[in-house]
Amino acid sequence: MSSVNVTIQSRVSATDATGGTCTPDLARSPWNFDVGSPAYGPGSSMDDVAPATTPRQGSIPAEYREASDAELAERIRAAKSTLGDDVVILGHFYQRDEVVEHADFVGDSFQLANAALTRQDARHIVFCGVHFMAETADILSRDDQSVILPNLAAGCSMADMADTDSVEECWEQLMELYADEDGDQAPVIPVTYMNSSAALKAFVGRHGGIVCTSSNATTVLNWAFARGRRVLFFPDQHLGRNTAKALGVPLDQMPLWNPRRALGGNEAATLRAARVILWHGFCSVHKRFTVGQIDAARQQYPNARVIVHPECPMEVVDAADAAGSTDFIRKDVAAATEPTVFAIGTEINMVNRLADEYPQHTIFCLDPVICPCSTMYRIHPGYLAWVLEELVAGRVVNQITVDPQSTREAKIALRRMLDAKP
Ligand code: CIZ
Repeated sequence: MSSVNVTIQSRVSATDATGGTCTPDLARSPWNFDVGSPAYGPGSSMDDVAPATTPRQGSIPAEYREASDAELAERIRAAKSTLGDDVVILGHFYQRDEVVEHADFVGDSFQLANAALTRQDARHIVFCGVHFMAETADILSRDDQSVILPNLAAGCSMADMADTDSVEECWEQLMELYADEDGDQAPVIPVTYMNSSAALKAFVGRHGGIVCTSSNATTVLNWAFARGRRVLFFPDQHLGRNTAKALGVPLDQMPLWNPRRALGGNEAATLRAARVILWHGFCSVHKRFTVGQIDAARQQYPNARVIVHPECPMEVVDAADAAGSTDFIRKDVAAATEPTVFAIGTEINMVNRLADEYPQHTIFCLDPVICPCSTMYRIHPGYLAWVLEELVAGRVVNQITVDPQSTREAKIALRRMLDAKP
């Protein structure tokens, strides 16, 4: 049984050779963290500061907190069967197995939002992922469909690193700086990663920009370079840097924008010469991977194939055999015809699931310390059982709704992404 939850329960009290877990708090259920000031909770984002506006999850009834795993699984199955075609459950690759087992579709954020579109008969879309994913599903779904996030505290610390006010402020400074430039090209095109709020997707829609995923970032950057002198890329500096570097953009033309400092902490001349301005954001899961871990994996398994996610730091991507989105990683493993050793740099739930699905290969996570995505971890079967049983009772709880204007503008940016050709 590879479930991270089960693995954590067994490792948390033991110091073992694999490195144990990053915090003993992972042994506690997520509802222990639903009370008090907003925080991401145990896991990779635990040291990130959650904004005061971070949605909070109120306490769920004791019957869900106290039920056994088997009872919760049975209640979820029963509620799902009662709801029938009225509900579709989406499970992100990074979710724990105990949640994924109930999903109608498993995939990355954009695949899941699109999968929901194939279920026009479903009145309710239960998104077992994080906040920005539920927002994207709401943007793409019909007005009469409700999108439900089982735990409202399941946000994304990387998405929160680019708040709308700071991005608007950055944009104003850049527009002022580039006001004297002339020519046909726009001075700067904003590009937001899918892992961002609906408000930022709307922002890029309004300002001639586009959304990207980790699968199509190269196509999207080329689209932006065809229209503008430079790109403002947010929130993930690593995806921006790794993608632009692969396209031949020199590192000294990729300044970092620190929203707490004037001109992002840069000289005006640096910003004038810039090709890609990188927002100071990162994923706390992927930031954990290091070149030292890759060296250790290769020492143990000289033929190991090392694949990492492009949200990893540049040195890690450079040292790996390949880098790509969750879907890329999954397909790379599926394509191996001979028994292969895969050392993978992405979230532990997904790596463990691949290891289970492909027992002919040796598959392990580069990071020996178990440290799942804090916010994916907030979705527990207890919350899933609760939202489904509420639906059975005719009540929609934890609905995620994007306002109509943001929906319209964000759709423009998403449409540009879908129309962009490699
Ligand atoms: O878009 C997603 O779901 C994430 C988090 C990354 C990826 O590569 O799929």
